[in-house]
Amino acid sequence: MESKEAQKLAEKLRQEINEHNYRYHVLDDPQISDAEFDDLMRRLRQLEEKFPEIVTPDSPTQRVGGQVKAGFDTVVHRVLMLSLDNAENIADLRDFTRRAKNLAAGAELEFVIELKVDGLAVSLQYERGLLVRGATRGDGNVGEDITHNLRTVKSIPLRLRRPVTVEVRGEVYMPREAFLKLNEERKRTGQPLFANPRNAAAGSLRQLDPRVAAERRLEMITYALGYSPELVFATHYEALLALKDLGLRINPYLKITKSLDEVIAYCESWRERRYDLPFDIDGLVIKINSLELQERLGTTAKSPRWAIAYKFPAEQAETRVLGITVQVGRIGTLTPIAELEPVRLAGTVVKRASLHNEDILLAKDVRVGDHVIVQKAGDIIPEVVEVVKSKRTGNEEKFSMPESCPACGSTVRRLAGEVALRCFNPSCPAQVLERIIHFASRDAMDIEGLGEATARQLLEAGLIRDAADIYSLAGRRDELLQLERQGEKSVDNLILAIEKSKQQPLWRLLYALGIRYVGARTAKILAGHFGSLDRILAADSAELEEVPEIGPKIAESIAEFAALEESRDLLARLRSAGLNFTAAEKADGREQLLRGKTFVLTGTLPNYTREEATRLIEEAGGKVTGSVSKKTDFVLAGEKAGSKLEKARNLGIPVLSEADLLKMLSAADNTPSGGE
Ligand code: 3B8
Repeated sequence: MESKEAQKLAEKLRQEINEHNYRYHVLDDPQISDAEFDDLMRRLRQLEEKFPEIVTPDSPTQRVGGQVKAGFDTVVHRVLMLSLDNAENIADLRDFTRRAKNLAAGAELEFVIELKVDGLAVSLQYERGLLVRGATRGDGNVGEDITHNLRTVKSIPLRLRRPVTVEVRGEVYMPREAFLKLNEERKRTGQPLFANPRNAAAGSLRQLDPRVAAERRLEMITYALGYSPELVFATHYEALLALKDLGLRINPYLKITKSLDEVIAYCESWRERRYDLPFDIDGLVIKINSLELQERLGTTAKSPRWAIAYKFPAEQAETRVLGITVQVGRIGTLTPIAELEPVRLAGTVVKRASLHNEDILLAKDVRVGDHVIVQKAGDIIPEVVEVVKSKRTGNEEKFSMPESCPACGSTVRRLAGEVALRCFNPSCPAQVLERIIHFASRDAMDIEGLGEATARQLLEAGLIRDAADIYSLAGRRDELLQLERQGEKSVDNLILAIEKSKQQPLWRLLYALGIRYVGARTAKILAGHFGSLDRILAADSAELEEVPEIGPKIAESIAEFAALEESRDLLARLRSAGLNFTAAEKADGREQLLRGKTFVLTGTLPNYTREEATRLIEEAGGKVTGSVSKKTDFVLAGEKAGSKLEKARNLGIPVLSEADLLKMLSAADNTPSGGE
């Protein structure tokens, strides 16, 4: 294929991808499966790899730019980015409408009500349809340029559906589920947790390296036009529909009404329903629909007079701190926990709340016996907001973090640049327990029946000392039966689940090892890239950092793990237990990642023979044929590939390397994929 032709094909693919993206993110009505979508992306990526000259900055493959920023530039907003005034209650709401009515000189008011998404306000500038700049609100006059991060947000189009020049405003947020997953992952990889989805979104957009934001699931809802002389409308509602038509996602729950009673009823109807939404809202926004009237009402120094936020108070409760305990995590991180007098909060009873770390504990000055206000951050994880100092009697006891590990007694230290104290004894029983729980957990080796309680039992009974010992339990059935609460059935089920876990794919094993910073996603990338655990652990930092998304922190952590005597011993025993040390084995035949796909092999592959590669493809449900035709889905090409490769290129059939194939086989494994 020639460059010209490739360019045409690429443009066609991009349009197709953009259209599906629009259907997925804006219309919420996808027409193709995620796999089909991924396939379109893959074809475009491959085409662009072969013809780098045809890549355009707005191509859907170009969301993550190559460069890490040195700092943030400033952006001056052409129209001030104001924030909303708050209505605390219904009386405030009535005041707002009364004032508007007076200024409207008798005209009938119409209101648009939107959910108030709890995220970060951003501005997007499009020039002739292309996204050229994205910025934070900042002080309303000057914000920070975060274009590199906003480009990674899949619901932000890089190209609008029409070539208009327009600035739009909206809220970037992290869906609650993505936040919980992210925190779970951070906990497992020993990184500090985010207090709520809003902080997680803010932290993601504050990064200099766009690869961080690209890994986080962020979304945007557009709620207003900014500087946009080309677009003129009569009402806010029409403006929103036009934005939607341009390819921007708008608020999914809009209500238009002229009745104040309906405004109030609608707002109140969300007070409880809000917990059913997939994202956090902190209230609703009521706006005057007529843009002419908006203009007449104008603004105060800080806020428009034509809109108001009706805020729900964060659900908080007061209770007492009965004690402060310290938890030791998998990599030895010490976390102070407030043990609370049980209290009802947002639908559940709260007994404990995280105090996060020593710095936060000291800043909040929480003492045993204190009355405290607790709140569910993102309405999910309880945290101590503040101490009710007025209720102090003087009998409260200050707490200081221990100098030695509460589980093993070894001295704890704070590493330079880290907030957390850590226990560095690798055989600390608390760490060993957490490591085993992690190893067996659902996202890792997924050993059903081996949760916290059983892990504790096994350790205490001396039946296991580390994760590898799990695989010798089959030979100790009698001893297992001696344990409390373990009958024939549960013991046999456990042994079966352990046996089954031996077939887990490489990435799960890698993740299960609990290497710091190696989360599930990183494990999938590494497994797909290197194909075997030995190769991953033998790789030097340069080789590791060559892999997309792998940085020096991860590389260093892997090297540290690989160098430990304990690690080598553990791995040797896991290997002889028969676990999957290569990405080649497809664990549980259920996953037919290449079902219905036809491959043609050509040339010599770096690591696999033709027979081995064929087996890999066939085990994943694919078919290998001898000659390239229009029906061929992929050509797998190695060194000295000949005419088949040329034919594939002529027909526009994607050409894969061995590494690409391994990536398809293991990185796709369980990777959640939404539309782009
Ligand atoms: C004017 C209108 C600020 C906002 C606005 O979901 C203004 O409209 C604003 F000066 O901050 N978080 C929304 C949301 C936020 C704002 C808004 N509409 N739906 C939100």
